[in-house]
Amino acid sequence: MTSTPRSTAPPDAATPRSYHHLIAGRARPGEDQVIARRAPGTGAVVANVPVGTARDVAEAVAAARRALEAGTWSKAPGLDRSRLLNRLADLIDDHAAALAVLDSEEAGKPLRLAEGDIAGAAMLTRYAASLAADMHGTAYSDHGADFTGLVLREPVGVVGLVTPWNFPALILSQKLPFALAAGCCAVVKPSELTTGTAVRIAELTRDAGIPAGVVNVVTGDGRTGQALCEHPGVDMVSFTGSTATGRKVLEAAKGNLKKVSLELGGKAANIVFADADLEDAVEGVVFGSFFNNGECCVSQARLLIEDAVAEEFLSELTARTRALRVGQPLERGTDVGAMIHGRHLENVLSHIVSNHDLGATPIVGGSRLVRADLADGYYVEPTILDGVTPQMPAFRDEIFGPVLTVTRFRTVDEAVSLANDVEYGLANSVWSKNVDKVLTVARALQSGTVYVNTTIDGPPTMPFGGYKGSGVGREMGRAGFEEFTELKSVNIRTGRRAGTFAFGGAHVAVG
Ligand code: TXE
Repeated sequence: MTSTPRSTAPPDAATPRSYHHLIAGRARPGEDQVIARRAPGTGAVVANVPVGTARDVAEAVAAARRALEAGTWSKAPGLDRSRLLNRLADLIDDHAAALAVLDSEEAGKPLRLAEGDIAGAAMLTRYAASLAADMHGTAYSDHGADFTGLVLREPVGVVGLVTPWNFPALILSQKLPFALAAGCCAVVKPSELTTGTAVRIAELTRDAGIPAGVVNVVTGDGRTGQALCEHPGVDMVSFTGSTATGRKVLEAAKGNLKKVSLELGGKAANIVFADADLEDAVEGVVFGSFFNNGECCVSQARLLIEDAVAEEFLSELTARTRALRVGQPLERGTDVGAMIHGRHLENVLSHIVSNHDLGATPIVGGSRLVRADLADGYYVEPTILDGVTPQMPAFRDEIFGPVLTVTRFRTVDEAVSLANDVEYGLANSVWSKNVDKVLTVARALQSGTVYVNTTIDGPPTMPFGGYKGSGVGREMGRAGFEEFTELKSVNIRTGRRAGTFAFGGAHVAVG
């Protein structure tokens, strides 16, 4: 282990933390430009984030390439990678309290949720460790006595991981340990808004004994991300963020035809049928729409409610929503924290106002939260907009704040077509006790995930990703691990070939 200084002062320090790049196991200060990050909850500067240049990116990619070629990680037995990933998970648990404070403060999310994210990061890392221990290809031994086919599974190579601000540690952990499990070496570019936990977790990989250069971090903004996605030494990019930036990533990756995995935006629906357990469904709708301040790609931002129970359901829902406590992210008891920054706050508010003008009715909330103890942060009242039609932008745009839209339906077909009538296809929820209906609807929904009688729920064994504008590829599950691998077919003919070749399966003789 090297004696490089820690990047993170105690999270409650009054002076801003100064981050650095981590390249080939060493802390590297930024060149010149630094972003001062203000905590969304208080407006105070809490961190200085160096903006990595194309040169920093090139050095990090070169370090990852050297580590890959050295083979101490990429060619190590999977059981060895598994052991060190398990050690990393233990270290994440050991540092959970400090990591949670970093994420809560920088992202503006309630501490309780940040603690859940860090526990999730450790769990994902342990699950990835189990996949490393069980990395394997396949063998074909039944294509005749003289043919053996080996399908080898190999690491894809150097991967660029670009992560967003809403779940800094959790989304990193949907990518990094899976890439490492496969034997890849990585360059991470965390969001400029929430850099702390990525730098800290990268340091923990070093403490766990993962060789220097296997995990590198270059901090910075979209320019740094763009340089990473364009770099010809990167074999694959895994990106989570907005659909607009995802398109730029695809464009940037085309130079050397990188493999690309994109986890993008969403506009999920909670579909509540009259035959659901309505008490459970109310809880699910409150959780699904206001979880993580609504700043969540799987946020169940649309409620589709069967007309017959709409009034009764909305009356319970409004009461539960009014009871949510908006507060400082670091305060225990806070249910909904602060929006990520001032521009985003304005954007969320303008969605509420413009859709109100188009005929939607705010039945709860609808404004910026004005309270003396929250005056310097970016807080929005949890809001429910009733009477939203598919023609309104609130029905289809990703607002990414604590804003739930309500649309009524009468038939199963209508519910499905409303749910599918958006550009996105990440996740939807169905609430009904009728198994026929649930399965019919689950099959008809155009989304990578369907929750049934629950929402934003499930273990890391389940693959996660989008249909339509919500992305390309899968994260988590064995499928998410396999994204970080390449297959190599080794076709072995034994004995005499007798002049024939089985191209495409048919025997062909030469001459
Ligand atoms: O995202 P960006 P932003 C949605 C959500 C939000 C909106 C904008 O609707 O309001 O996106 O958020 C890096 N090449 N989601 O602006 O720009 C950037 O530095 C390579 C949904 O923060 O997508 C950061 O590390 N990288 C989403 C990451 O991309 C670039 C989570 C995400 O930033 C880049 C976050 C470029 N040209 C926002 N430009 C989800 N799926 O959960 C920026 N980046």
